[in-house]
Amino acid sequence: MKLFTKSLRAVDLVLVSRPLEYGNSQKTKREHMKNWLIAVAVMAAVASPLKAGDVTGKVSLEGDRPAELNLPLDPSCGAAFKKFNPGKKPKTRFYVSEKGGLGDVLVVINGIKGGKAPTKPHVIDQRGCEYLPYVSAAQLGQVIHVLNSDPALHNVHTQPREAGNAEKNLAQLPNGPAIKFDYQKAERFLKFKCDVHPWMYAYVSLVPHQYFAITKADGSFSVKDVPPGEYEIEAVHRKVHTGANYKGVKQKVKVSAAGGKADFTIKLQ
Ligand SMILES: [Cu+2]
Repeated sequence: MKLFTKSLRAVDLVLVSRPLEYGNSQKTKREHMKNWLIAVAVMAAVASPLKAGDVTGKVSLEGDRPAELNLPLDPSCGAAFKKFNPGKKPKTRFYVSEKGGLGDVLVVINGIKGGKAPTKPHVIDQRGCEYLPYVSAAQLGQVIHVLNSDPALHNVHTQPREAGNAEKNLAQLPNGPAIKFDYQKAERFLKFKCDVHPWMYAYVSLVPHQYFAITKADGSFSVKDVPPGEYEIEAVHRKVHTGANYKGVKQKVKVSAAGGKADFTIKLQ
């Protein structure tokens, strides 16, 4: 948990305007004690930090669970998929849990600034001819590394919509070195695809601060370490909110040191 400490200026002012006095008279002693208590109280207030809290909740889908489609993998991809996912069938992923929880939703706090991007790269792997994670988010400025753990040749073809984010298309040998992407503009669901395997997609949202999360398969999320305050929070699903710039469902959330709570219901359009 991060701590946000108040400026020390308040204490400086009190200490300067009420200097400690030393003397023997009762009045001077009382004054001395009063000043001392004020100084201690103010220092205690300053020392107790404004604690950030985690905003948690669940995103649910209203309506029927959409059917998943089988992915037509070629033999080499089929073998790679089996190796990484024994017993599973390659399918499209909408990620609706049995209880209606909706995975792969971008949950983001709006109108907030925050921090330097992590120096650790945001990593996407190609395993069994799938991009994993399929949907993810990174802080703007964080470098994206795309790996290839497959015995197959892939190409990584990005298709940004935001002006200033350049399209790139690079071949990647089996187990070849990471391909690095460094995008400069915030963009929701920036698409990565493989032209060799037309079912392979990944979507990375580039968020201009660190207060975001992607829902897990059960729809739950946790946006970590949000400074106390009242904010707009938005939940965006790539396949539901397909309008201009992926505008999602919004609500207000109050955040204290104990965190905040925001549940969403997303309707299929
Ligand atoms: Cu591929």
